[in-house]
Amino acid sequence: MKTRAAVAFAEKQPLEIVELDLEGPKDGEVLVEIMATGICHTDAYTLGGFDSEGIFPVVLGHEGAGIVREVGKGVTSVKAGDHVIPLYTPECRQCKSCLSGKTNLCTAIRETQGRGVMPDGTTRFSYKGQPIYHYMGCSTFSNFTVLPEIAVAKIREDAPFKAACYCGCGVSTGVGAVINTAKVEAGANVVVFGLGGIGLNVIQAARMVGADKIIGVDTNDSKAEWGRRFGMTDFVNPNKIDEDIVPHLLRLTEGGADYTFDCTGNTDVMRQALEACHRGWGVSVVIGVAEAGKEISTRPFQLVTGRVWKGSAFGGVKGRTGVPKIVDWYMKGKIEIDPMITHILSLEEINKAFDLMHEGKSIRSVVLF
Ligand code: NAD
Ligand code: AHE
Ligand code: ZN
Repeated sequence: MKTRAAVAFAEKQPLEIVELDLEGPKDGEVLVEIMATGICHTDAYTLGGFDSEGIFPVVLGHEGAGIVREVGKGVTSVKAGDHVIPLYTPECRQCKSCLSGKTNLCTAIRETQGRGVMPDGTTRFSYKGQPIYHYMGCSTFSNFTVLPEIAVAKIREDAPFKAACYCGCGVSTGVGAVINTAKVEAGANVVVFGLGGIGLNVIQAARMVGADKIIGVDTNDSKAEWGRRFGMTDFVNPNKIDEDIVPHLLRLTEGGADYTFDCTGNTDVMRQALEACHRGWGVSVVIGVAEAGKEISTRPFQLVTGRVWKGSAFGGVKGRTGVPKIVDWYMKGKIEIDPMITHILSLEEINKAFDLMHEGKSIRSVVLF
């Protein structure tokens, strides 16, 4: 079949809207009509040439929602007509990682996913006879895409696609990092670095679990109002204080935060986030994705004296089990999504979403097909 898609033919180039050939689902795969997709900073990072797994030409996009249109042989957990969210972190429920109960990082298809191909080693997309690669196993910047059955979460049909797609990455990542990774408790002091599409979800989850102080840190002043809208109690622009950010935060938190979150992807900020933690127990969670080749460092003394450095991928959410619950939380009004969707675009306008993100003017842009 044919599908309309935004293709990244090369890094640092605008996406091009073209008609691709798409092969139907093979055994254990499903064809999904994507109804909506968000644009996450990770898409911009890969397009910008910063991803060590970046591969071109590719259909980017990993934050989508849609409808199953066809299932391949052997598929039992979903059927045509089901509403689903594609999962870049699948859940096979059979691999060592899934069975461990200790992580959401299913390993069943991670190797082929990282090479931009389906589990059988081939691509389903092609253009003028040449293969076009898949991205993070999802490729939601296409009106139709093919996914392994283990990489779709079935969601309730009354959830609007426009908001549900954001649960495919940003919402689940931010909310999950608070609940699953850090396990923030009521009364805790929290610092969030980077108040974008991820950081604001960290803030709203910290408010939801009853955190006390929720301090937001961003170099863009316009994010202060956004932070407050979702529960932030204090805002700091590190460029507008007359001392270093770490001692400033240690003072604001009377000795250090119980939990800090990096939602910037900047390795200097990751260090600040660790060092702003309370001696003896503070936990810092790295969510941001750093450029290829970048490394983090700190004095080992920071860890010897009880601070803990952790990472969180997809908020520690086990996709097929956890994502439908997050959609339920949204539908019940426990979490908000709609106000964070600042721009609705057509596929033809998708490059604008990247511009708005780089200019710091959007929280989430969503493309409706
Ligand atoms: P975004 O562009 O919407 O937000 C980033 C925010 O960080 C912006 O508000 C920006 O002003 C702020 N910022 C930039 N440099 C800063 C600095 N030095 N100090 C303070 N604030 C600074 O991006 P997003 O979509 O929210 O994504 C945030 C990060 O999370 C990215 O690195 C993205 O790749 C990553 N991410 C990780 C996961 C995961 O599973 N670990 C999932 C989604 C996104
Ligand atoms: N490809 C990069 C790593 C990118 C990365 O860390 N991705 C996050 C999700 S970001 C979503 O917006 C993730 O889940 N990582 C776990 C995984 O298995 O990829 C690189 O450095 O090579
Ligand atoms: Zn993402």
